[in-house]
Amino acid sequence: TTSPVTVTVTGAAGQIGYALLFRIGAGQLLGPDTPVRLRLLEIPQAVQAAEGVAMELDDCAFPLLDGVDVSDDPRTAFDGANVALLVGARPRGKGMERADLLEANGGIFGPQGRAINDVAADDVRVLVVGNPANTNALIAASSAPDVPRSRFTAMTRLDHNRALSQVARRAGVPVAQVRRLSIWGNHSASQYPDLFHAQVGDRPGSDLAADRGWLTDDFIPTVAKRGAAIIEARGASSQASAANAAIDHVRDWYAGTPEGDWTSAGIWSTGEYGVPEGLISSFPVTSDGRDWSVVEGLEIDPFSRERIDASVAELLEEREAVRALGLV
Ligand code: NAX
Repeated sequence: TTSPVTVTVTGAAGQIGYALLFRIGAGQLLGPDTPVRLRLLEIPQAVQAAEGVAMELDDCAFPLLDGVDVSDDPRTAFDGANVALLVGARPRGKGMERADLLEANGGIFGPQGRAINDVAADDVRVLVVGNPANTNALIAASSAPDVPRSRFTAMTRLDHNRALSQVARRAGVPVAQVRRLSIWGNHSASQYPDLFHAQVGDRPGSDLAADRGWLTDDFIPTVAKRGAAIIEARGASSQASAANAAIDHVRDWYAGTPEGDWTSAGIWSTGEYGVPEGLISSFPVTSDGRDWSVVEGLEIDPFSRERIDASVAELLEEREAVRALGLV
């Protein structure tokens, strides 16, 4: 295509925004043939900072960047959006109860979902990065009744990429030789990184998983708690790697996943693998360039079943909590 694609990024003055926007401007989201128009959404107090980021984007003179607008109004920022990256969210403050956190995020993702419903392009595709990502995506999807549910996704690609890297290191193979890993459930410490269907170099992932001590005491918790380990080491949360994962997610959604491989994304469940319908849960998925599909026919043994069920139970609890608040 030669007509520009409109990409809206919320939380544009934040840390992930800063790691993300320049890569989008450089053409890494939609490829070297697709010009991009960026629309940045921030809260009023951060609009000035977002304008500074827009100045720097100008100063890159990216040939593919067709323009940058900054707004604090969702109805302006999502106008004509083909891609919506919902990065800005309310972080959990000290002593904040979960219900307060969910309510504060409902106040963000409800109005943003309504704005997407009303003013985004007909083909809008949404990725929620801001935490709690799955439930924020559920709130946004529920607030956008005219947009197909399947267009709302939550990011578990960072978890997926973290798992790829851990497995490659363990097996002593290049990361490109690890395929068909799966992240199931919630983007939280309860997530389940599944090795049983993977291919690792010339070995099946189940070979590695046979070392149950490593699997349960090392691999699974290392992936699930990686975000905390990054905070501990850097004194700041994952930013460049989160931005990279967002780019991977959208790029694969548009370009399609490679033959013989799959990735992981939080998508609207229609009941696959016993995950209740209407949760946004992570699954092994492929994209045909338009829609995500859950990979079918995987055998789930009791070890995996128990862990998938535990993470899905957490998603159900979150849904109950936002239902009680009238947010979905
Ligand atoms: P920052 O606090 O640096 O930036 C967030 C930005 O969002 C701020 O500039 C803030 O003003 C803005 N914002 C808040 N409410 C907004 C609203 N209603 N509309 C528009 N903008 C709004 O956080 P950052 O490090 O960039 O992280 C952003 C989010 O990503 C957090 O919720 C974080 O928890 C989440 N993450 C999700 C990950 C995932 O894998 N799904 C991994 C990385 C990251 O932890």
